[in-house]
Amino acid sequence: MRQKILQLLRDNSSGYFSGEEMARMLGVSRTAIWKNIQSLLLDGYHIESSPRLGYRLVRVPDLLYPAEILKGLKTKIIASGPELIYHFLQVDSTNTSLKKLADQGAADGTVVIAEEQTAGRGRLGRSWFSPAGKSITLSILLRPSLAPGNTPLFTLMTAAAIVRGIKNILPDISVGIKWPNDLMINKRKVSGILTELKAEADLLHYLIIGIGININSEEKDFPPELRNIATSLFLENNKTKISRQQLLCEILQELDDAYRRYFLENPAFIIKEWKKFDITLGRKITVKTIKDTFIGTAVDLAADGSLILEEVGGKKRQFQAGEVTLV
Ligand code: BT5
Repeated sequence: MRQKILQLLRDNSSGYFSGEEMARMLGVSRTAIWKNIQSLLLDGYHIESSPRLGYRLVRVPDLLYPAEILKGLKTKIIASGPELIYHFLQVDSTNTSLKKLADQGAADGTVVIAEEQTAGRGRLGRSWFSPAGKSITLSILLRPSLAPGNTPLFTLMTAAAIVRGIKNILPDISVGIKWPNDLMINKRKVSGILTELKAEADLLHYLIIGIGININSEEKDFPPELRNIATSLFLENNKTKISRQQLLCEILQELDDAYRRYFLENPAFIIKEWKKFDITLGRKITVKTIKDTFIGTAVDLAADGSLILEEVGGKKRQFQAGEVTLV
């Protein structure tokens, strides 16, 4: 009902819509309309009401509500209907919330979006900082019928889709991908991806792809330890605010396109796409793994998305995971 009322108000945003007319069109009482309007007001929608004229939508809140996201989306799997989008003002971690939903049987393409995370997670127990209303923090559930070994490609696919989404809105900003999951602008991190999975030896049950992007954060919003290593699209865009709703739609659309392409084409397209935005290959790097640190030149990616490092002396090593620093 809220959605329908919102749609009527949106279609008629230049003028008032009488409560009586709305009630008649939707086949409910005027009290039901009033109650739904109150709930929209509580959610931050600015709706003017006049006893004689009715209701008028003045402004929608800058929040990532499903109703706002869905109106700009044409996805076929990811977030392709209201039942697949969960929105929270605050959660500990969207990956953790989505894992609970996945274990209860949530469908392929379900997403969890949060305005704020209190315990956002990075890889290997590291944390991800995401202040209220200034970033995009979301997790996407995918259930491809694949063996678990194919999953690293999904992180690369997501990284390329995020860059494409950003480029659609901010074509002049140059975003590079540092293998495997860091999106960088001017040597600072603007976005990270955390891919988690549930699998048996040969069978993937599901994948959860968590995405964090700094959108409208100012320098002072970052904690001191991140100020020299993190950036936001706002800071890189001459301090001009970016619509989180619009960017989220672009990214979901790009990712949905890539996910469907994965099943139609040879997955090699993912590496090709990723290489267009890569800033790692050809560079001298260090790769830190849980056990050791290796130094050399990043020479290529293997078909499964692993990074190939050539050490001084020519010895090649392949890494499925690791922390890369550009030297
Ligand atoms: C990542 O880990 O980059 C993955 C981040 C994924 C976050 C998303 S948000 C939605 C979903 N739900 C979650 O709980 N997580 C995902 P890693 O490569 O380990 O990088 C973590 C490191 O990045 C930290 O140790 C900090 O140094 C740095 N960092 C933390 N917050 C940052 C931020 N907002 N911007 C830039 N760098 C940050």
